[in-house]
Amino acid sequence: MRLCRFQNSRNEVRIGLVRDDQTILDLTALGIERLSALLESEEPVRLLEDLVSKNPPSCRCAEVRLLTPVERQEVWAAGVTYLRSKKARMEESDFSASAYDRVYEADRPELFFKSLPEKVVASNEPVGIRKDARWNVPEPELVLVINSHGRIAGYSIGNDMSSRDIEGENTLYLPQAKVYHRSCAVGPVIRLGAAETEARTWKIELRVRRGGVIAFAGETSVGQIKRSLTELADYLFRSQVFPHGAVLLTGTGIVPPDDFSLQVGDEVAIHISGIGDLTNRVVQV
Ligand code: DO4
Ligand code: MG
Repeated sequence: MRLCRFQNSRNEVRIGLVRDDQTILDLTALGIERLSALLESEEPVRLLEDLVSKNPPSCRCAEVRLLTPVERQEVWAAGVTYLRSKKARMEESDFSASAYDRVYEADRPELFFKSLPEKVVASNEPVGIRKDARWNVPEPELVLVINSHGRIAGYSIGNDMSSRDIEGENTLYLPQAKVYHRSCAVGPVIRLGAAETEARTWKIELRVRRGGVIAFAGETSVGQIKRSLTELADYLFRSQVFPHGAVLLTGTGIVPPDDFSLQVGDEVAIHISGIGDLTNRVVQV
């Protein structure tokens, strides 16, 4: 089951259940005002089945604008969770290479704050590259949507836009390399009802199109993540409270070659097989 937030032709924000490529069931017509009402439920799939049996009105996907499914959650990200990411980070940095090597092997994962919810970019909205960066990449990542009790309630797709020259110059610059205007995209849906074993079979694909031509394509599988998804969620909730739940990007396993950098106008398309497609065009910020 796939949930979304959308804006209808009367500019109202609604909660929907994506029925197929064509249709969305309007759950707000049945009193569901926020996704959190479903994500906080013990049994969201059962609750949704009940709602569907009440025949909510439907709208056509083509007539609505999909918003990011992030409502009031803080957005965090994990780093160096795939071997490919560890290698890339070690190569880009002169004197911090061992930090990446050590965190890949350590019990405690790298977790960093990525975005306020209101700054998250939806699918089909622009993502940014910094004016003061030379080497910019998308990071396509599986997203965990975690409720306030620390339970993984669903999954989405994220882009952890990053400036590799700033990050590589000094690890202490990581917040500037990672947290800036339009640096985080999440959406367009939340996939419910999948166990971790299923999520680990999903394929992640990245395509960057430049002037209609593929400038970079790569793929990996969620199963390549070194850590379990519940382990990442549990670490995030250690000595921490998230009254509105949290959203956690789980790290990238796709790294373009070192001579590749995003350009203004590029289209970044991320596909995760169990979820759908997140697509954004690049602007300078
Ligand atoms: O340590 C730098 C961040 C790494 C990251 O964002 C990733 O592996 O996805
Ligand atoms: Mg990342």
